[in-house]
Amino acid sequence: MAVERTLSIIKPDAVAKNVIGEIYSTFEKAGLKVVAARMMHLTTEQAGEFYAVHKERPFYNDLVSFMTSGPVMVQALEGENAVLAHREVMGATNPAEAAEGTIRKRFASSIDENACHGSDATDTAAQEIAFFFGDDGVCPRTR
Ligand code: RTP
Ligand code: MG
Repeated sequence: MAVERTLSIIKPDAVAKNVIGEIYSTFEKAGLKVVAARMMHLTTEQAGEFYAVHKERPFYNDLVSFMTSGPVMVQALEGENAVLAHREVMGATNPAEAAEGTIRKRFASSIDENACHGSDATDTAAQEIAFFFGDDGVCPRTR
């Protein structure tokens, strides 16, 4: 197994529910280490650029609007198979289909307001980490 990094966003609905700590605890129990973190309120331009891959999808405008509706907590996570491990603890995109104990099952209310984002592959993870933290904003953990 390879040590990877992935980009995680705790979305405005979960920040508003005040469950950042519970979600961080979930990451820790899954062996995922925080190597960069930043709380911010995304502009429409930032959210639109981050989700540009979905630009033609019918939910794009609502997604950008939701992601700018309040502050988000953005972090880079590091661990064995981090991309997949993180997606497993997030659960399915639609919380109605998410497994028991996953972040989306516990904290999300709908497919539109689904508590968290996670990169879907190592190449997009690298792009997304650079988007928020630049080339030198990550603090490697060696132990
Ligand atoms: P994310 O990118 O946020 O980690 O979520 P994901 O990979 O599970 O889902 P993705 O297909 O990348 O979609 C990005 C976000 O768009 C919203 N969405 N709404 N109404 C819909 O059919 C629909 N489909 C997707 C969700 O908030 C999803 O997380
Ligand atoms: Mg996605």
